[in-house]
Amino acid sequence: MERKIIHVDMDAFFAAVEQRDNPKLKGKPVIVGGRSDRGVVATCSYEARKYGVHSAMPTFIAKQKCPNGIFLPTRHKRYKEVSREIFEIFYELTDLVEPLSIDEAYLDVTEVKENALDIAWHIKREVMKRSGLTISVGISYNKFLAKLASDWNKPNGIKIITQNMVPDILRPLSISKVYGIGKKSANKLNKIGIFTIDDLMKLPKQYLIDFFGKYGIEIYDRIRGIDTREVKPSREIKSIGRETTLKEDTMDREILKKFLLDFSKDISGSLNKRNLSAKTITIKIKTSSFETHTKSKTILQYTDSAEEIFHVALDILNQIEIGEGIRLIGLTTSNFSDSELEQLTFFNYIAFNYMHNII
Ligand code: TTP
Ligand code: MG
Repeated sequence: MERKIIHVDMDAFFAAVEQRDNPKLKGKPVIVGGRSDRGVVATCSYEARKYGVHSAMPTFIAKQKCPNGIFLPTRHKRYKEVSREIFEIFYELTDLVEPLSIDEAYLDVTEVKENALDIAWHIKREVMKRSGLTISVGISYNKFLAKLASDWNKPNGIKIITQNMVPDILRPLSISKVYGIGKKSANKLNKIGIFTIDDLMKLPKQYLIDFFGKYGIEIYDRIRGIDTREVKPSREIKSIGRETTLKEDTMDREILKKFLLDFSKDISGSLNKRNLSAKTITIKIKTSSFETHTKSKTILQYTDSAEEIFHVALDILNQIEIGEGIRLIGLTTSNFSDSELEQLTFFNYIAFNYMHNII
């Protein structure tokens, strides 16, 4: 199945936070970083970029380029705080969030029901609502293209790159847009007449391998829209669940059962995909009067089977008294074991016994 990958990157992050915290700075060339003459620019607002100022530029040069710039020291604690607020929005959508830096992340939203563009707009709206800042969002079917897309209309950009656009959309781009091609390699390639991805596509695979070493294959694939790298969540997944608000409140257990069955199948798929099994199963209901109740059961053996999850969920449902209409029902699994780890332990066990001639 085609993946839905999103890359998000805040615009002029440190400078944007400064402008938001002090509205007098809005629309002005704000330059954040070391202010001594030996300091360097961390980042600057897009107004300052017009003067040629950029990240990592020595501050004294930035002062020459933009004499009326407003130079501010960094406030890391504050940026971290805002970053957390923003990442919370991503985690509300999916656990598959791979942070790349304080203001940048990949999200794998393949399993999120809404289409990727709607999710991207949702992210932009929520980031603006909660932090007053703009974010650029790129959507595609792999990491390389999603990152390229988030950079497409920066600042405040949104861009989708679909499979049928590739490779034509890539051809005119500069080779410096290709992840893995640094300034030095780009210069060398320029010298032999390679400036665009289109030029690069004319080089045979072996040539790229000779030129870049083992990354040559990756570069060869990337510019053809191939990138199988997965989004690697850095936060441990604590639970996997599904819930839904019903179209109409109901007291009919058969309807609730049907939802639990669907949820069980979905959850089992997610557990399988991530090589997880769960021991605790929880049902959540919200009643017509907006009261929320949860009830859990912990089983003896870890499971990732839809039937078993459904079976336990039914057991829990049967113990819940339904005195008024239900408006929301949810099913969550938690208390995970890593099946991969278990397999490894099992393998080690066999290896151990084998070495000792026990089996
Ligand atoms: P970036 O996302 O690279 O830059 P940005 O958010 O300021 O601007 P944009 O994404 O719109 O191009 O980096 C995020 C923050 O990391 C940036 O606001 C400041 C900090 N940073 C440094 O301190 N030094 C650097 O050299 C870079 C590149 C970033
Ligand atoms: Mg950024």
